[in-house]
Amino acid sequence: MVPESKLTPRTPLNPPVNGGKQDKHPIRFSDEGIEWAAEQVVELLKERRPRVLLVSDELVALHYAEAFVQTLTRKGFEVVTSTFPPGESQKTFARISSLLDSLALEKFARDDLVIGLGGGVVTDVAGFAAAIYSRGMDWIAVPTTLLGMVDAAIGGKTGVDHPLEKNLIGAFHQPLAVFAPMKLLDTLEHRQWTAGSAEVVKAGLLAGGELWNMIAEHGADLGNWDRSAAVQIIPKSARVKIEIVAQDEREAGLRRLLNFGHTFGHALESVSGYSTFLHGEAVFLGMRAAIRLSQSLGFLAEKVARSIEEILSQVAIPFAEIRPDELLEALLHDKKHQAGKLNWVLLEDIGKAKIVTDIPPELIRETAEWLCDVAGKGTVQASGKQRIRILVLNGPNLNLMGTREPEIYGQDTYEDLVAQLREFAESHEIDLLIRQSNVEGELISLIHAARHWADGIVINPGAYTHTSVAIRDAIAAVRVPTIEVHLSDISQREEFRKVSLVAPVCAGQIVGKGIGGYLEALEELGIRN
Ligand code: CA2
Repeated sequence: MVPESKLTPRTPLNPPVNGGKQDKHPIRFSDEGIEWAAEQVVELLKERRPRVLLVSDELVALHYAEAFVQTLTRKGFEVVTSTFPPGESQKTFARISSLLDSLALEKFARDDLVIGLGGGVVTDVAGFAAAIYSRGMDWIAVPTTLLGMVDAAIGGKTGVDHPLEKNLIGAFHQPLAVFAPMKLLDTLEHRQWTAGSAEVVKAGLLAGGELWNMIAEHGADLGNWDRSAAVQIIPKSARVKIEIVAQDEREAGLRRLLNFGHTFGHALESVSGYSTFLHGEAVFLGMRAAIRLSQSLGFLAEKVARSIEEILSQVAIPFAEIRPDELLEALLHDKKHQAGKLNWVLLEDIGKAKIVTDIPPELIRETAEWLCDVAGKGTVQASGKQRIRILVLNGPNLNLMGTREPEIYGQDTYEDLVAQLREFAESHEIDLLIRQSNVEGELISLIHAARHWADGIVINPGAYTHTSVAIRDAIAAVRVPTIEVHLSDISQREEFRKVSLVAPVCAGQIVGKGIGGYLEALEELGIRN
């Protein structure tokens, strides 16, 4: 029998745990941004200047890598960056193999450093490459998502998926440090907040006390919280995991409690082919099932079970049509089977969990039926994401707009354009990456990277419109719907401006409407998606 949890969350933002062991492996949170995380790395390493392999996904890298690397290089670090497309599909041995190639080709040594900058996929992969290169090198996690900050980056589980099973290959390899810059969460999509909240709620139910009280007061979806309250609860939630891991790093006992809600949760993810539910959404449903089981078995008082269900059932979950038989079948394939028995983490009270192995099959079936019924009433669009992502790209000289030739290009400055794009995107729930470059190759690389993440591109290639076969080829190659925009009406100007080499590979062209043309293009791409 696994010991019951006796965890009390503490109050300060970065409190010591595990008798100060965390000073050697600090896990720090701040409401600051990416530069803060880089400064923490510098401070941690003191006079040491190991070479750094920065591992990230292309989307995270586009937003944060430049500022992160700049801060490190200014302090004398040499940084090699390795990025890959975003998404779970990258958690493969092939990806590890290519990271190991980078480390070997760049002649990294055991006393150099890997930094994983990103969500769970990035930190899992970066940590695993660090675990096995040269028999193990140091690594640091800089989580950029809520799930990463409260769960994935903490605890030292690193690894990749096997075609037969998720997370089947890996190693326990504790990061030298975890630095969580919570300012980055300002741009996190609501659905990602919801999903990440599942691990916070799980910690709240395991630990009880102030952590659970905050959830009971503000609701189970941190996406709906006041940001300052969310910033307070994130480190508290992470501490619960840190304390459990400190006592049972290799999941021999106590750490198994962290699987609360994951038994049915994994089964739901698996039957829906990992496409309907985000992990956290499935865990929310799994926790509701575990609460129901706990009550049915007489462990948890009905009143307490009802109060928890009331809070958890407020969280929006995707609609899914699942048959109970399929769900039960998926449960049987759970890798957490021990000696042929499933380990169920159940609650005796808020803050008091235990592992149970023998549950009558009829009760599991009845719970599976209830869960399928609940999933059948889900409300969230189940496409895996709700907001569309668009790259807005401006070519040479457009950074100077508004400073001359107002009769042709208008009075608006580049900063006005960015502000109006952001305002429009916010009100239309669009995620934007806005970039301007005077360099043809940079524009091409941004178009290439967009193929892994963008639902559309709005491009004003500037004068390259009339000359660049390379930009035209890049647009054609990536097959991301692209709309060409020009501030001026190029059809009414000099002969050389009347020709657009990119027009034939774009889905549309908007000219002569100033900034309004960009907004129209966003609207058009929104409708197409
Ligand atoms: O009308 C457009 O948006 C253009 O793409 C703008 C390009 C031009 O080369 C194209 O033919 C048409 C860049 C114009 C230069 O941008 C400035 C505008 C005002 C002040 C300074 C630079």
